[in-house]
Amino acid sequence: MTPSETSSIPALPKDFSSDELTLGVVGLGYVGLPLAVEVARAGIHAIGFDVQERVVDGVQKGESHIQDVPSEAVAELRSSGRLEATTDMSRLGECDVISICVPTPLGKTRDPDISYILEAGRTIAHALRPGQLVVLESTTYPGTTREVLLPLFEARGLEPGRDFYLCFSPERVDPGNEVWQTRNTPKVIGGITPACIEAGTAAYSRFIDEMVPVSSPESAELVKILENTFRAVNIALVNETAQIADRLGVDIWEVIEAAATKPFGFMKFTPGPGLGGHCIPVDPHYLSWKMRTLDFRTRFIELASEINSEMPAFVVQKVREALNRNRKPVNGSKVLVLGVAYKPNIDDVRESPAIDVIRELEKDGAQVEYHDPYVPEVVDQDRRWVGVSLTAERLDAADVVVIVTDHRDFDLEWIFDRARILVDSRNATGKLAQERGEGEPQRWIVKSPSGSA
Ligand code: SAJ
Repeated sequence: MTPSETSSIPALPKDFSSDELTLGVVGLGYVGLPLAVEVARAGIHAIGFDVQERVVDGVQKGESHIQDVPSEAVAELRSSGRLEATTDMSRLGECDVISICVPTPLGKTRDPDISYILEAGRTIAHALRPGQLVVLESTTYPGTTREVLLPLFEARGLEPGRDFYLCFSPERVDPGNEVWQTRNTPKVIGGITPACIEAGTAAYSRFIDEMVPVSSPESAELVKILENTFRAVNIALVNETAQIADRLGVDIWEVIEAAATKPFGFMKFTPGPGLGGHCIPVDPHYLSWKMRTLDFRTRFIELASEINSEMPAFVVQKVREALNRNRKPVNGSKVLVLGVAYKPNIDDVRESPAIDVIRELEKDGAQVEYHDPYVPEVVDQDRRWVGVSLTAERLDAADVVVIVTDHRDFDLEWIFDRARILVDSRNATGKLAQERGEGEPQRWIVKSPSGSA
């Protein structure tokens, strides 16, 4: 677009208050679909863009592929005509606002993979027209919005804050959280220019209860990484403390419960089998990578990652100890793993530590089966595991039962009573074991016929 053409650009719609607003969401995953639904519920025409036909067809038919979004909500918004989905990226030109909610995984070498952001940016740049607001939501390293997306849009001869708006607003979706959802979770937003921040705040205020403007996209990008690094580091702290308590013969969960009685200055985190999900184990590494390019080492992130990655092996060591006390080698033992999702009550297995636990046990020759009511099968790299039903026979037949993820659906008393040996990485049955006078003081091996070593 030549400078003379841009000078005739109509004034940007400053407040995005008009009802005939159209908002496009690029990427209909666990962030994008809830966002599109919230936007449509607010009376704004929401168009979901996704490259997967299956995803688009599902939404068009009024079905949800995301556990936290009921299909009824999608169907209702489809019938009201406020929500639609398409693979036709040329329709991006119809949108006044475009939110980018694509994955930001780590590549094979654990470096950021921003190929999805680049692909979305190029597609949007192609359709970009004067007056549009573009908001990147995908978690990424500070600088991505300005260094990667902005040049793609400026190449069209458009100037941010004058011809279009560009912001970063991190997603804060907590899968499975029934209290804090897209609409009522405060949302941070930073823009390339003050006018961008003003436009982004005005647009998002139409469907988000509380907006939190900050001075730049870099600030908003770092807010998100700090939030997730905070969790990764504190989870690593309790995981290391769990290893310390184990060696001291102390019940780590008793220690944490007691520490959590401090009414100020302490925040409870609990040890477990490791760090799963597509955010907490991943996002901090985006900052590590960026800071390495600036010759700075993010030591907390690297140490936290190291400690959290030790936990699957720690759980397998507990299984080994429990079998050993009963004069059973791991090799040839039947192990039943309960819960493979990366955290309770969801169906997502990305980066799940349960997969590391299963692989490690199989490496030692164990015959491993898993049961997870949310996860019928697991495919990871070269392997595929199919979940089994949880029956009394299976519990009786297992040499050891291992709770890796404690879904609320589990009948813990039944499991505790039927399991011959029970290893519990989430302290789901700690109280039961205490009531029954069973298990080791450290609470990881909660039931073992031979008692403690
Ligand atoms: N975990 C522990 N101990 C804890 C808390 C969590 O071992 O005390 C483990 C979980 O089992 C899980 C992993 O850490 O494997 C991540 O758990 P998470 O509760 O952080 O859950 P995510 O990754 O699904 O969602 C998080 C959001 N969760 C919370 O804030 C509670 C939030 O940090 C982000 O909005 C989201 O990641 C994201 O998308 O970044």
